[in-house]
Amino acid sequence: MKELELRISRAILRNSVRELIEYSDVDVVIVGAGPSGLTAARYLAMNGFRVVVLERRLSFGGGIGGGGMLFHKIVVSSEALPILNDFDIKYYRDDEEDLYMIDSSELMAKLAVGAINAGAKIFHGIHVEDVIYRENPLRITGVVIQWSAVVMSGLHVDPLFITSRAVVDATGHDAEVLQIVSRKIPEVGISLPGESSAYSELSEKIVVEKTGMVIPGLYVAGMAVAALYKLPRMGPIFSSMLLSGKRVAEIIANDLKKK
Ligand code: 48H
Ligand code: FE2
Repeated sequence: MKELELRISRAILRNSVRELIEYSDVDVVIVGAGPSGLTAARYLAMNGFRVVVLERRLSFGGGIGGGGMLFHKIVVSSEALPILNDFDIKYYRDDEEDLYMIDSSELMAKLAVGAINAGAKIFHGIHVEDVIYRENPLRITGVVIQWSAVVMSGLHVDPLFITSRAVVDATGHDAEVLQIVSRKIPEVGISLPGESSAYSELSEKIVVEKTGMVIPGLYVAGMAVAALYKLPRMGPIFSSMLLSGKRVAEIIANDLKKK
């Protein structure tokens, strides 16, 4: 019998590489495991699409964990309650306001569980640093990936690729994928003005309305929508993040089925 150390290493390498190959070509790549990305992942996976979520940190939830100024509660409006029920997330109504309260820890954990149980694959520690594109007609056909640890080290290491039928920018305030596309493929004419100041009620509504396709193959959800269209921010009310994730899933499901 070989040493246990060798058997551990080989088991990890064999199984990880097998899955990385399996997920090197998927229906949908979601960049970012925040509230919008995880919600989109669940609804797409439930519809039978092969979904991979790429998250550069070693955790789930994006901005959820910080709650509102580090207080451990997140609020949503009643519109988001059906999504909370789908994910089996507990909530209760505030004593005074028509707002519903969730523990930030439960929201992070259960959004991830819901996405995974529906069949989405989540890879941590992977940073999306570029996209793949094709011309005539112009279309985004995948992402360029690098280990986050390599990015943080500053080493020059060439990346690998994942191809897909759709890429979702769910990277939050910075809209990182859109920023890359606007800089590197100027002919698509995307400019990123960044979000505007706080106006929660308006923002919660338009972020969801403006969620969708940006250019063929590239979609936007969550706070990145605000960065793209200069929409106001909403603060720690997360209904629009969940609703935007669900909406982008519906739009992609519809677009991919047509082809
Ligand atoms: C891999 C990446 C990359 C990359 C980023 O910030 P998030 O929580 O994003 P949303 O849009 O789902 O939710 C926004 C919400 O958290 C928020 O900040 C709100 C509602 N703010 C309102 C206000 O007024 O401030 O999650 C994005 C995730 C994070 O986990 C990042 O680590 C990850 O994306 N990410 N992953 N490659 N290039 N860039
Ligand atoms: Fe935020």
